[in-house]
Amino acid sequence: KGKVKSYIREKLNDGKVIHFSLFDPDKVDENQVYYLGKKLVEAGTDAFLIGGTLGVSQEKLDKIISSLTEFGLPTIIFPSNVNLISSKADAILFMSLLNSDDLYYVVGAQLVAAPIIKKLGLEVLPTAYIIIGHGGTAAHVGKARVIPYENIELILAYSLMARYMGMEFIYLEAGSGAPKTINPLAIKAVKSNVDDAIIIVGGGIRDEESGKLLASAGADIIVTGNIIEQDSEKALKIIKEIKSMRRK
Ligand code: 1GP
Repeated sequence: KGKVKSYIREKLNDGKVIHFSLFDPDKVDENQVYYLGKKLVEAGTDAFLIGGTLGVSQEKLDKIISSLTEFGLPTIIFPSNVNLISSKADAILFMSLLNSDDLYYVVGAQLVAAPIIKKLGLEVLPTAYIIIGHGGTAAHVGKARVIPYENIELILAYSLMARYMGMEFIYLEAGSGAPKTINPLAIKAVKSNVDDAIIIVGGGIRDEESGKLLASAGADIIVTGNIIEQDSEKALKIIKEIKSMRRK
């Protein structure tokens, strides 16, 4: 605990692109977690993200995090609400859904969560969460006013706002299982105009070509979720591709 941010920064400073493997505790088969985790680690994934929007019980959350802890890589909570907090994790993406129409998802849940996180001693990674395009279940539940896929001006404005407010991580989310990933041109714009932000990109990444495209556009961290359970061999290929790249 307390070392996740520096772990990430060191890798980025070394010119590496980072890969996060996302597990949804409600969707993953408990008996598969260790086996999948092992393969992902061997392929070179850098950390585990644990989260999901619907159906996550505290018990399952704790269990999944505990089985992933064995690999010695950071375990980071990707929370959809205050029920996704666990002392078993190393860190939490402390996210504000900036384009939500409901203040609860911008500052409300965060207010309730902050004292709990403090008590548990979780490391906090201050993250702007921006939902673009399809948006998936997260957009619906989070009452996001989704930004159109091609509206780079808006994506950039949100990203600049986030950085000026002091957020360090900018998560450009296309939605879990989205038919289309984030627009590489939007990533390029954020990369070249927002200083010192760590850009996380996720949603709909199903092959190594799109992983490569997003990383070359300037994504610092690539997240894959669904594909790990749908086609783990494909997920391993994405990881290997990303890990063979150098950041510009
Ligand atoms: C969802 O960005 C993540 O929150 C990952 O999406 O499941 O489509 O990989 P996928």
